[in-house]
Amino acid sequence: MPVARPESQEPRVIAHVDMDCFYVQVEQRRNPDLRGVPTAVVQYNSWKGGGLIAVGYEARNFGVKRSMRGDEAKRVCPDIQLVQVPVARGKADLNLYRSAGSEVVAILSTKGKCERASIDEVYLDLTDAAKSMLLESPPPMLDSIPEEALKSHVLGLSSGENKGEDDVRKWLCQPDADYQDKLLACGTIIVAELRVRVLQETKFTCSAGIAHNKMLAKLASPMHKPAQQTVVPATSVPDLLASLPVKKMKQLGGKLGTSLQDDLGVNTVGDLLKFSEQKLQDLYGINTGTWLWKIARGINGDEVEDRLLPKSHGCGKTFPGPMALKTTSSVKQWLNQLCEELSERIQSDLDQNKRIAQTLTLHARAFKEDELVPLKKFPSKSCPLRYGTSKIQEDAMHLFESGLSDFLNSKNLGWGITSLAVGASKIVDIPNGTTSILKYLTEKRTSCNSSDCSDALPGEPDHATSLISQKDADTKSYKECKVPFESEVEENPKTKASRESASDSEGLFDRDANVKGTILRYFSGGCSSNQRSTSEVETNQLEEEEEKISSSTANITSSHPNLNLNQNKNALSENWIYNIEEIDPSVVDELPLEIQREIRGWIHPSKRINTAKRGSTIAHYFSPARK
Ligand code: TTP
Ligand code: CA
Ligand code: CA
Repeated sequence: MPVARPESQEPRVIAHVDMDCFYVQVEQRRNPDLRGVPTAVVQYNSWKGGGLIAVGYEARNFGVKRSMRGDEAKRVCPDIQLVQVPVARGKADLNLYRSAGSEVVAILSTKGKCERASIDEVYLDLTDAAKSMLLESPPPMLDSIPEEALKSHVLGLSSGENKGEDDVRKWLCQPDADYQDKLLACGTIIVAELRVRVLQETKFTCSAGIAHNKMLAKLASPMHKPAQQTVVPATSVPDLLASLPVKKMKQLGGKLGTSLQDDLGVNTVGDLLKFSEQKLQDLYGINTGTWLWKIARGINGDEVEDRLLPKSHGCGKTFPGPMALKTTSSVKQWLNQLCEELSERIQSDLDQNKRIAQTLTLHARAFKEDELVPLKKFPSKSCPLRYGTSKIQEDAMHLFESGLSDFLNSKNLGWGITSLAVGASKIVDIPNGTTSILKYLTEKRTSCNSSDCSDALPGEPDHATSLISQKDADTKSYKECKVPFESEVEENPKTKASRESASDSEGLFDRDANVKGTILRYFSGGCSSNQRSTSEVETNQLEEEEEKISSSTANITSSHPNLNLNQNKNALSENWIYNIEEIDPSVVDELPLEIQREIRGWIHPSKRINTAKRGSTIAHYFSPARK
């Protein structure tokens, strides 16, 4: 559920930088013969030429799209070069792309707080750098404005579209501009310089959005791709939002956006301006109502997190059609491979970054032999993560068996697995003062054998010292120690409004509580080892619950065991909670497509507004497609 964060009083300068056709650029750098040639990167799976996961701009000009498979792309563009992602352990190995992304992050992070938002994008808070520039060398005092900055697209300039370098120069140097525009002008120059450095040092081009908050910067970065930047002055925000379809806005891609369209006739974000904050709160609850009211005005207080490393690690593989896994031993064989990779990655994260992952999660897609259309989804399962490849393999297998048993309702039916993925999340820094990593991990292992999850709260920085005792660990069984796995499913707004008012649950929808309102509903009280754990959340189960909730308007909190919010507040704080916000988009990209789809459904990513446009200095780097 979206929650409005308090916005800062001072104007900020935020940039969102996204690499252009990233995997393709990485492959073009590896093999310069591919430069200027229509190119796409295909997934490791030879069926119909493999699924396209990245499409170069030259290939896009021929109509090649990411949704195509290699064979179709060849039909549309016979000269296309299809490069297969590197393979290790029988599956895609994305390390090459990950480290290429890190090269870029290393450059971008030199100018301000930097949040690595996915494998190929970052947010930058350039406020301090812009302030310094304004004090020391404001644009009008510069000998020359960098050419790349002059190529910027400044929204709202003249007739709404960039009229040329002279207009941009005037905008960058206007002496009577207000303070926030002056800061933004400095940010524009800083980002242009950073992008030039990225190109010089890595040979990669990127596009950027520069605005006063994250939401606007993210909206702007894809507006002029590839290799260009778009600036959003505060005065241009109303026009930008007036024409922005609600579904393009982050967090409005799902049911909330559909409700705005269907129930309120709101088609663009600007249409929301018709509604008062009170009205939106009445309809969608206090938090969502306020959030909607604010985004209609382009207000967004989300801070750029200081985070250069991913929030989680994940790897998976699909087994389509006849390749479906139908025996426990074949699942075990593949799970072992996936766990081996995961283990290597968390181990290197530990070695290099002194970070530990706390939660192991297993996702799968499955079918039953007697069902043509699967009626039930395989439940995602999680447990505390124990370091060591064999332990991870053992735990993942337990999670699988537990999920399979639920999936089959403990019946003895034939089954098949079409997709498997394992993830390591809730990654935290090793607390300062820990005497040795080895000691820490020894204690950590102890905790992972335990079913008492109460000492390992997500977001609690110093939990190492509060790990539970070996005695507890020995007396409780593994399976009781499941970690709640949550899914963010947006709630019927009417129901939500009545539930929120009925339960007076406002305080619970606070980020600090690390609990999301929509998620909260799926927890029953307490994670006591003696109770049935609510750790497994199954999407179709959620849908059923959703329906139950929708059909019941009266006395909602007491009619549903998972809705007794106030009672559960304390119990919840004692649970391990899998926070959907811990899912890193870069990790989602690494999972099999069908699992990606499911997870994307939970996190509702924003979609791109606009695509290709050529004509800037860096853009010339993309030479015309060779035929
Ligand atoms: P994107 O930034 O979505 O796309 P892109 O960089 O290829 O192209 P654009 O210029 O439009 O930004 O994704 C970054 C990389 O992540 C992409 O190159 C390949 C990978 N990826 C996947 O593997 N699967 C996916 O479903 C998506 C969306 C991306
Ligand atoms: Ca990109
Ligand atoms: Ca991206």
